[in-house]
Amino acid sequence: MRIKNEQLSTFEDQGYIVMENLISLEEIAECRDEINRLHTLALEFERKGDQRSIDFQREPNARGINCNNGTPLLRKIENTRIHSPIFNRLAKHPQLIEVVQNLIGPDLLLFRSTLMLKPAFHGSGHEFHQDSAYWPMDPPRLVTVSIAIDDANTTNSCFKVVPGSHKWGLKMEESTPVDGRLVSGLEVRKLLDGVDLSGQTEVPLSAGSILLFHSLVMHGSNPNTSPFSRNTALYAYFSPNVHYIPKDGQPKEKTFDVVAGLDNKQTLTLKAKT
Ligand SMILES: O=C(O)CCC(=O)C(=O)O
Repeated sequence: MRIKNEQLSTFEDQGYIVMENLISLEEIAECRDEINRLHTLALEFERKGDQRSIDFQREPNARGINCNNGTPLLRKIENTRIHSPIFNRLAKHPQLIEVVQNLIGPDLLLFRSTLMLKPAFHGSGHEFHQDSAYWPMDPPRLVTVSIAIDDANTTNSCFKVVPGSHKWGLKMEESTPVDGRLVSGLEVRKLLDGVDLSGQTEVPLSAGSILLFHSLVMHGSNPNTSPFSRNTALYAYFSPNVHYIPKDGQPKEKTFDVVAGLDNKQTLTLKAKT
């Protein structure tokens, strides 16, 4: 789906846009079933002590609590492109890809494929942050797509963004994830000392609609204490003119899936710029 010129200018000006009903409700229903299957997989990995369970993060607000069917209550699942054919396919959804290409060009690599889960009653919040503070990519110009799997609104703590904050540059000191995860809420708050978040606004989305945002946009969300879950499929894309700059201790090269262009290659290995 080609985006309109005014949407393009809104993205440039505000750092985010919403596109309504891009993913069909049939596809969303399939995603919901797949999320249930992934919870069962998480339980299986935990029981077997499988290394892959590192990608399945339990909800820290609900220690010791499981879903009704005994599977773990999860906060997020990383690398869904590996764990799930459905979410791997969704990363390459033709209409979604066309929109992202309109924003950052024809050649697209996949930086991240994640499910952010905000379970009913227990979903934890996310302090305001800029994704680029955690990502070893330069220039900090990636686009994240957040696909609403459930209706997201004030009640179940939808995304909040600070419009125009991508123009501020990197406001948070660059942060290294602790054990591959974001640093604690308290530390993030410290990193944001003096940053004016007063322009923040909520971004409600109906299931199947998407939010696209620049990796420098300040964003976050409140905890979900409502009886309604708020699950989101997140994908971050970049163009090959963004370089891989590993932080201390990270590997010197990294392979990314190609999702569009680049002569139909499957993957591309980026070496650290020396
Ligand atoms: O899903 C959310 O509420 C926020 C997710 C987020 O901030 C992130 O993944 O960077």
